[in-house]
Amino acid sequence: MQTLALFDEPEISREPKQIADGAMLLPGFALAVDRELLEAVERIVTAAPFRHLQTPGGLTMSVAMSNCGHQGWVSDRRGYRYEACDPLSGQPWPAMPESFAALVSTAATAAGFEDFKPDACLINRYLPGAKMSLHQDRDERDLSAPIVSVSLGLPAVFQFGGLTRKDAVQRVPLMHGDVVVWGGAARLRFHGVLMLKAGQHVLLGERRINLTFRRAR
Ligand code: MD3
Ligand code: FE
Repeated sequence: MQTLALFDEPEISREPKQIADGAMLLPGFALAVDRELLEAVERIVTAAPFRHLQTPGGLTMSVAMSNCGHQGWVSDRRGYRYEACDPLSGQPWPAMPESFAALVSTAATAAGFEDFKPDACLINRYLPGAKMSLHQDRDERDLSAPIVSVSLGLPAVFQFGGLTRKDAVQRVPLMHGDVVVWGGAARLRFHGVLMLKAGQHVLLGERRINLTFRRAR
């Protein structure tokens, strides 16, 4: 049976896969709630629209961003930091939906991190051509907390490097519904996203959305 044989392909397995020490890929972990997540994203970005932030060096990021939760990640000429209010509206960021918190807590537990309670959710929107250069996530107070990322829409190639910028990078394809938990020894590794290729996703069209959950404070 051709269809049954497909389930034996390691490429599409739903088994958790260790990418590196402290980095666990949970393939398709968010698939069952994908529409619910996307409806919540729509509500959030109606209140706090996607915007292209400036880097401290004065460049405009190709990825458009918004946030929900008690803290939102922002960047401008003054630097990278977390803010409780959206600089565009002066209002607190939209609350983190219960569906986000529940999914992320379950994923973190599945990867061995109990009691992960994120206070920040960065929402990244990639259109074809957008990319994220190699960087570390180090603006958070407690680096012992993991980071959980949820990929939705068009597939992307994730770059996973080492603890210095010059270390070799591993390329990991991330598909719609994939969840990755990054913690422990992986927490400060350099990472990035290669330029998004054009394509059409059934739910999101020509877009990729990534939700990045962090404990900022
Ligand atoms: C690996 N976003 O917003 S999150 C970011 O697809 C960011 O938009 C990516 O990197 C995106 O900062 C993917 C994946 C991620 C986050 C933190 C990490 C991977 C990580 C920390 C250490 C190692
Ligand atoms: Fe990052």
